[in-house]
Amino acid sequence: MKYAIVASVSQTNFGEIAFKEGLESTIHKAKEMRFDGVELSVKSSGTLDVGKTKELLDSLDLVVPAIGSGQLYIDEGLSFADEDTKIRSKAVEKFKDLIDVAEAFDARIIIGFIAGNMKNYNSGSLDQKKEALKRICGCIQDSLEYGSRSVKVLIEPLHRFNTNIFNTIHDVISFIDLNFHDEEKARVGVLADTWHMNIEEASITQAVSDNYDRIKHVHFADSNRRAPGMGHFDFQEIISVLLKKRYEGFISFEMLPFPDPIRAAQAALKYSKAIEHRLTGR
Ligand code: LER
Ligand code: MN
Repeated sequence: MKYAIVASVSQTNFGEIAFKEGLESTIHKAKEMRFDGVELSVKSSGTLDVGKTKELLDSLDLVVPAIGSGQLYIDEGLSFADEDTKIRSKAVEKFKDLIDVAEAFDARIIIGFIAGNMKNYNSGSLDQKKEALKRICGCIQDSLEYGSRSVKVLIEPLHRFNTNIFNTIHDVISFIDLNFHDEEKARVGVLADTWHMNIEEASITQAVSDNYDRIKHVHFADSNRRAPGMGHFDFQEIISVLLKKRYEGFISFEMLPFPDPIRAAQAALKYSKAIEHRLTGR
């Protein structure tokens, strides 16, 4: 399995990122800790030197599996579901800037928080949901048309306390299948995050094995969003099904920096690799 640590390239209110300061030193630490990659959470291309960062990562043989866009929602209140056209346009404009970053790193780009929420949602209103999904779809199609055909997006279901739109892997897959034609579909995958799945999925094994060919990226955090092993989520269950399905993507640790970023990252990697070793003998 390939493992990455999530790092923010600049200060953010997004709390569940272990590394938020000093990108260069974070990259060196990731290498020392024997990670295979670093997932970057980015607000704008202006917050990092893309060329220099890529050079450093290449020299250390580290991959950027994905670019996170959640800060556009958390820090700037932008989203694809917003009823206000101006906010949606701003969200797409800033997302396109992140697509440039993703292309430079040959990374996928995540649509998690940026999908947004339905405000004043009358729970169960299908019309309201249909309208919101239409707005999100428009923003994603606009983004897919931008840049080269190589950029791929990942839609991430979040639990109900974060969003009232996509909560399960099934929600995301139905949305993709209903709204995108084949060529677009090949560029839209699913991101499975254990912290969200722990609340929303009826069965982790079922959710992953039913949809393994659509899951292109995985986030790991325990039930309390600390490092795997610090809560009560069953990581053996998910690692076992990922191995069985020959998952080839990355697992990124997106978790609280508890007790501190380094110890969280070390504990996460050690715990996950130990399970893998137990299951495979490797
Ligand atoms: C937020 O809880 C999360 O999991 C992020 O990956 C969303 O962008
Ligand atoms: Mn996540």
